[in-house]
Amino acid sequence: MTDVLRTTEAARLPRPDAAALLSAYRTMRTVRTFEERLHEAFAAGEIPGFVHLYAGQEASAAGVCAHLDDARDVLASTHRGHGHCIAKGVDVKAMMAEIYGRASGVCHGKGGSMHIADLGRGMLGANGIVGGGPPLICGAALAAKVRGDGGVGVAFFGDGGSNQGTTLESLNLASVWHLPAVFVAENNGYAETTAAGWSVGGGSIAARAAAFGIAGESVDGSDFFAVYEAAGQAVARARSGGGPTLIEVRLERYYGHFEGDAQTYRAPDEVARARSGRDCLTRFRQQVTGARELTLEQLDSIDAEAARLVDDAVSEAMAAPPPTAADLETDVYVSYR
Ligand SMILES: Cc1ncc(C[n+]2csc(CCOP(=O)(O)OP(=O)(O)O)c2C)c(N)n1
Ligand SMILES: [Mg+2]
Repeated sequence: MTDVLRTTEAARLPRPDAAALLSAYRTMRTVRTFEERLHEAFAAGEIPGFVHLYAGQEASAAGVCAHLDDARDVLASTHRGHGHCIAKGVDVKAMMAEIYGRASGVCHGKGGSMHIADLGRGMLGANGIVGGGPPLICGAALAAKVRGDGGVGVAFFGDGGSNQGTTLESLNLASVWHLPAVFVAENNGYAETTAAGWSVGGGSIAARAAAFGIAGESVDGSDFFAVYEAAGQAVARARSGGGPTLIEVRLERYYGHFEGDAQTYRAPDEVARARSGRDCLTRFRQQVTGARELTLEQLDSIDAEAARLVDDAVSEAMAAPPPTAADLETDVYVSYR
């Protein structure tokens, strides 16, 4: 697939400075380390509930969220949401505790992996409903438009989610309301076991943008800089009243649909080939050291920092108590008074 749908002639973004590059790498490495640890913890029987891992897709969350603010920008995630949450700044230890079902979790241990939300960070929530995020983002983007504060709503969804009626209706609504919204379709090639090559009518998610009269682009999700550029243009367009954008990010998931998936529908060497040839972290390291923007020592020290953070997050989560029966009826209703 080619990047044929760039609809603007906007000037390219400046290259991120060293601090921004370090921050992007820290996000991606933290997500990878977090996910690899969860893979082990789930196999060891430590995690209640379902877990869908984001490993392999890190450049998408990091490249998009690099352009977002805490205060005015909101994000709606998916069932595969850990990467989006970390990239949007949700506390990593509170996330781990949530996934372990502990009272110290970001949702007091009552949401788990698929319902992590942190409104203070503009994270409207991971979401067990495929295609559940785009309608939420129409509401959030409309609110930002009415407030006039330049805020942007971002919805992540998968190739499967791109075929949901809710997503298509949201693209239409965002177009006719000219909303400051960015729709990010993470095309990892599968919806559970169904290949995107079969299920995406027309073959291109990004091409659907043209039908709604909005900007659309398809980018290589193994390249942080490709995502960063497309997302930066989309967020700038949204902030300046230019309306919504649909970005398709082509990427790979390294683990099963859910933890425990035998993945019999994938070629035996499919993931190994993706890991060795198209890994976004490996590629980022090569790009920034090749351009002499960061050193290997700087990158390695972030690897160590992420490992320590995830180690501490797991030991603190395991030591924390679960919610009690008395917590059952708290956090159920919100009072707006
Ligand atoms: C409305 C709805 N239909 C079906 C499901 C079951 N389901 C959970 S994940 C999934 C596949 C989603 O695929 P995709 O959108 O490509 O996301 P990915 O898992 O690849 O990240 C399905 C069908 C659901 N959770 N919600
Ligand atoms: Mg998918």
